[in-house]
Amino acid sequence: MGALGEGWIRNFVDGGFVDPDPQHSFDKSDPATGRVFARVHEADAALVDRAVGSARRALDAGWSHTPVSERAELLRRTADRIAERFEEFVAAEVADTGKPITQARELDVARAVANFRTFADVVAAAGQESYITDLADGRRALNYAVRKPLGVVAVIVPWNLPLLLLTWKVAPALACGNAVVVKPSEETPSTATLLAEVLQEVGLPAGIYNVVHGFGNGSAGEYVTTHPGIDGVTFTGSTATGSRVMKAVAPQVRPVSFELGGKNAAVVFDDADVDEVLSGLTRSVFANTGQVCLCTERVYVQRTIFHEIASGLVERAQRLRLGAPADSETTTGPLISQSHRDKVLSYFALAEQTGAKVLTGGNIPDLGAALNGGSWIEPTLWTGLSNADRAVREEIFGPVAALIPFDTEAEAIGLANDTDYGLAASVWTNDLRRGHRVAQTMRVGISWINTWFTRELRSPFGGVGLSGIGREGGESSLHFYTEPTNVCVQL
Ligand code: TXE
Repeated sequence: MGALGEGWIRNFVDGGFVDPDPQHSFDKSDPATGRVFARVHEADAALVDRAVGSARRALDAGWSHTPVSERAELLRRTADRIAERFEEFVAAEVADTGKPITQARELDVARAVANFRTFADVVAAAGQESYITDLADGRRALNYAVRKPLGVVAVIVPWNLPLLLLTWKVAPALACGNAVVVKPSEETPSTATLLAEVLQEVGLPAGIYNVVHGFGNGSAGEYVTTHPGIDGVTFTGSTATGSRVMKAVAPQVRPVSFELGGKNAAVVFDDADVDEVLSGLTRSVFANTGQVCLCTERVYVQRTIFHEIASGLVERAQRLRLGAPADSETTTGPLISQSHRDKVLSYFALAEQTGAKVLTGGNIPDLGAALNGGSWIEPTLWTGLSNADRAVREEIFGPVAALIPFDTEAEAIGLANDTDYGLAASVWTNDLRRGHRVAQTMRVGISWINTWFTRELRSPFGGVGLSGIGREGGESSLHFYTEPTNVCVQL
C-alpha cells in the first residue's frame, strides 16, 4: 500500500510502509474547511525504536561510505522525481495546510526541488580542511580533517512550510551520508510520507529515511528525541518545544540545530521607495497567513512617512483575497488549526486591552458555509502599541503586525533590537551606507535591505537568542551533519 492510500497516512520504517493500527491513530482535517480527510497512524515507542534500529543498521551496511558523487546523484534524481510528481506534492501540502495552491506551487514544492538540487551541488563541491603546522624544532606536520556523517539524525519539523523545511534538513543530511528519522508535525503528515515513496523510487537503501507520525510529549516526538540511538537532532518549531528537546537530549550530550521562530522587525526610513516598501511589507507580514518564522510582526516607520505607510498597508491588507485554496486568485489561506487560531485571537484581545488601535482586521471573517468551518482570520494591523506590550514582544505567528513610529536611526536600531528573539530583520532605505550600517547592527541571523525572504540556499540561516542555535544552509549544513576526525601526520 502506498503512502497516502485508503484514507490512511502511514509510518515509513526500514524501507516499507507500516500497516496502520486503528487503535493508535488520530484525525487529520483540512484547515480550510474543518473536514476530516484522513487518519494518521501514531507511532508508538516500539515503532520508533524499530526506525532508529533500522537507520543504524543501514548506516553500518554501507550508506555512510557511499561515494559522494553517488549520493549527489541520488539527490538529483530525488529532485527530478519530485518535479515529476509535482502536483501530487502540491495537492498533499494544500490538503494538510489549506494554503493557496499558487503558493504551494511557487514556494513550497518548488523549494523542495531546489533543496535537493542545491545540496547535491554543495556536497559535491565540498573540500576538506588541511593545515601545515610549523613545529618549534623546524619540522612540519600535516593536519587534515576527515568529515564523517553525524549518524542517525532526528528531524523534527513544524506545520507552516512542511515540505520546504523538511527537505531543507533531509537533503543535506542524506548528502552527508546520514540516516534520518523524521517526525513531521501532527498537523501536516502527508508530504513527508509522500517523500518516502519518492526516495524508495530513486533507490535510497531501506532504513536511511524513516517517518514516524505523532505528537510531542508522550508520543513520537519524545520517543525520538530521548532515544539513545539518536546522534543529533535538527528541529524547527517553537522556542518552548526547542527547550524541551534540548533537555531530552542533554543526558546523552547530543548536538542540536534549532530554528525557533522570531518576532521580526522591519525598519522603514523616510527615504525608501514607498511602493517597494508596501509590496515588501504586504508579503513579509501576511505571507502564508503570517505563519513563517521570518514574517514581520513589528514595523518601525520613520514618523515623517508613518501615516502614508500605515494607510497604504491597510489598503493592501484589505485587497488580500481569503478563499478556497484551489482558487488561483486566493492569496491568503486559513491558520493551521482552530487551536492556533485561538492563540492568535488571544493576542488580538490582549492587544486591544493594552490600547491597540485596530487599523484593519481583528476578526474571524465570514467566508460562507463551505469555508466557515475552517480556521480563518482577518489580516490585521495595529497602531498604538509599544515595545513594552506583550503583543509586540511575543511571537503570534498570524497575519498581524504592530506599526510603531520612530524619529532617528539610533532610535530605530534600539527598538528593533529590543527583543528576546533574533531571527530576521528588514531595512528599507535608499541610502546605501545607512542600509548596510543598520542591517549589520541588527541582532539577528538574517538581515535584508530593501527585500524580504530572498534566499540564497548556500548562505547561513538561523537565529540568535530565543530564535535558535546554530546555522544551516550550504557549508553550515555540511558542518552540522558531519563530525570531523582530524589526522595529524609528522612530515
Ligand atoms: O510548535 P511546536 P506548535 C511557533 C509559533 C506557533 C508555536 C506553536 O509561534 O504558534 O510555535 O506551534 C514537535 N519533543 N512556531 O505547537 O510544538 C511537534 O509535534 C519532540 C514557530 O505547532 O514547536 C512538531 O513536529 N518534538 C515555527 C514540532 O515539534 C516535539 C514553526 C513543532 O511543534 C515535542 C511552527 C517534544 N516534546 C511554530 N513537542 C518556526 N520556527 O518556523 C512538540 N514537538
